Amino acid sequence: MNNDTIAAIATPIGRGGIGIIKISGDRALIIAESIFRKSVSKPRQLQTLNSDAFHPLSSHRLHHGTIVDPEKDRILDEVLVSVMLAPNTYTKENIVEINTHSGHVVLASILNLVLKQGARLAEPGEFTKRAYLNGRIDLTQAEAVIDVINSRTDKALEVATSQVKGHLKEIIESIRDSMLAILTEIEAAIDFPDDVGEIIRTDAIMNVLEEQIIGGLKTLLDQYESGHILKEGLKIAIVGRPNVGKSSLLNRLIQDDRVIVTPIPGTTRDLIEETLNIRGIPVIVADTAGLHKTDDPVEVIGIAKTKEYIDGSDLVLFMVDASTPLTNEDHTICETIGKKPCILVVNKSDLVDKDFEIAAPEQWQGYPSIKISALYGNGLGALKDLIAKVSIGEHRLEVQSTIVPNLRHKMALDRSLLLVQSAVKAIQDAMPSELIAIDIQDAIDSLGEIIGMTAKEDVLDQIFSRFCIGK
Ligand SMILES: Nc1nc2c(ncn2[C@@H]2O[C@H](COP(=O)(O)OP(=O)(O)OP(=O)(O)O)[C@@H](O)[C@H]2O)c(=O)[nH]1
Ligand SMILES: [Mg+2]
Repeated sequence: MNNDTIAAIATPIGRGGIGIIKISGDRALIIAESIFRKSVSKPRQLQTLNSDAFHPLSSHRLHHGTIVDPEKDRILDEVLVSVMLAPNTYTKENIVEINTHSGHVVLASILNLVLKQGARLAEPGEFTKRAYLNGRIDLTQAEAVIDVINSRTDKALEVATSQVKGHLKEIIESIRDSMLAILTEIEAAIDFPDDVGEIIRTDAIMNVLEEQIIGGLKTLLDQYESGHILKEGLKIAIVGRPNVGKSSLLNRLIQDDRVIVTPIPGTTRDLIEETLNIRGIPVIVADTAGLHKTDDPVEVIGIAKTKEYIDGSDLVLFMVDASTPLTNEDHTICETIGKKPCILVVNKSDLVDKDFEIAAPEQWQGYPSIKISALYGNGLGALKDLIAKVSIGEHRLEVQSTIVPNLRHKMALDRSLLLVQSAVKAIQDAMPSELIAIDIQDAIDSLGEIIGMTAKEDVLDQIFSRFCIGK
């Protein structure tokens, strides 16, 4: 574990009222003392021996003064410095925060001064990583910090705050404790077979495995299914052949002229992503290059990007043009979409009769479909309802739980569930206790990965690299 002292600018770079430089580590206070000149209290207060002015920088207090370059004896800014001595701090280390004015030069100059006094520039997420490594928070709580920062809806924030408080961790720990108790019992049966018989209390063990453990894991997995979109956003790709009106729809959805719309096929050549909120769901919607056969090298790249985007999306809006017959290109696009959840969007309905039906082939019949006019905005509300319905079902706005595992947790939960199910089968088949114990131990380790007890360095790197510098 590093015990050097780290520093970074914790606020967004740019002009603003206040910028904060954060320092954490053994030397934080010494560094601060070497560049901070504390304001002297007024004479009346100076007379009191208890006056703050006679004390060094006391902990969990704000101190007013100036930052001075000690070499040049030059004042850089008037600041407020907060000192928080270990262990009651974010990282469990000594922390000093310097509140300066926020301008690029002033922040950079003070940070440079701090680095000159012996601090090292912090890596992204390193303050939070230290909070985790020093045992103040577990890995789910560390991940939730970035979720709080990235929250795009009220509900996402509620979920993130609940996880910061440790609610997900507590559930994982309680399931893990039940597994540990069972493992102890099974190991006792292995170590003292004469005393406890082959497998003791099989019924009781099965009961805990099925009710508490499998039941608990499945509930968490359900909560992932219904809630992860609120957390990560629903990725939607608008896909179709050139000129069907994809860009017009994106502009309509975001109520802006974001994307160029022309009657010329092949107008959009790159992928354009926008974020919005549809019926309370955070959505990332992409307008894509029209899919068709072409030799134009720019379009070819755009089309390749579209195909890749379809793969990574949660929902495809497959758009066709009501005013022209379907073409082979439409059928090929449908094949490209494959088994992705998909809504058939029949655009330009303003150009056809009200009760016009598209001559869709049989294999499209399973798609929920909707008629709209991206040009005039008809059917937009119904399309939004349909998006919400298809993506999170009828309960779309009733995600009650504030406990929502993320994809990393889900994968570990899946593994753990499979292992426990395998242990249950082994017990039913009266397999040797040693084999059952191995499954349970592996299931325990999988849960340990979620809270960070058994997480590997590359997993940690992946998690903390998503943070910004200074958090
Ligand atoms: N009548 C009518 N015209 C529309 C509608 N939606 C789009 N258009 C027109 O169709 C043309 C193509 O629209 P775009 O939104 O650029 O189509 P696109 O699918 O993005 O096209 P590419 O970027 O070339 O793939 C433009 O002239 C639009 O004004 C609609 O609902 N009704
Ligand atoms: Mg376009």
